[in-house]
Amino acid sequence: MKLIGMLDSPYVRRVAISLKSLDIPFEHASVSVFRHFAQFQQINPVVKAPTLVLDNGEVLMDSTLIIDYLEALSGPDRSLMPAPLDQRLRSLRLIGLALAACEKSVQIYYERTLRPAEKQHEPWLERVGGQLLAAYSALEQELDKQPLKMDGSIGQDGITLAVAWSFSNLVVPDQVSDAQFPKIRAFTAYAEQLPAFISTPIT
Ligand SMILES: N[C@@H](CCC(=O)N[C@@H](CS)C(=O)NCC(=O)O)C(=O)O
Repeated sequence: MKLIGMLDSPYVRRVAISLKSLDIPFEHASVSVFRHFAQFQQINPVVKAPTLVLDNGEVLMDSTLIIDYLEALSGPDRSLMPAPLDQRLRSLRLIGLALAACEKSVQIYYERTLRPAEKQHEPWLERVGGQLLAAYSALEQELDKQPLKMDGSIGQDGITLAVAWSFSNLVVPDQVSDAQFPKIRAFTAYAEQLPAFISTPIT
């Protein structure tokens, strides 16, 4: 199978790290939705990163749906999600918050970089910035309540949280402060030194 997309996309990166964590062999093609639009279109006319091209030619998109497929492919023994309902609920909550943080970071980044300065809409940027802060504040509270394990393993909640924080620091560093979110920062530092993260660099 072939993963299409740049690793500076948090969605592509979480899929690549999940593939490695599940020991699923794959090829990776760093095709950009912006710089290589026409080439991307040939693979997936919708031009969404990540795109996963299966060996039989089927094309999947959306990181969560791709990961759902990868989980089913691996079987329950290799899952990155906990099976017990209460733990699964918490993981889903963390993943939802981290994905919202990715989305809000992308929205701010696109507004700042894709629109001419005179067309930027400050109320929209303020709204999205507030949502980003709310997502990371809730994540920090969750880690305060119950830390994620830092024992050499990582689940989908940890992967998505660390990928989100590294991404926000890359594209909207002015919106996120280490001092305000020490537990998220510490967990991300732990995750970023795991082999699956080191071999999947954000830039
Ligand atoms: N919910 C999607 C979001 C994917 C997404 O928005 N990817 C961005 C790259 S970071 C993209 O494809 N942007 C191009 C576009 O939407 O036109 C997922 O989880 O995969």
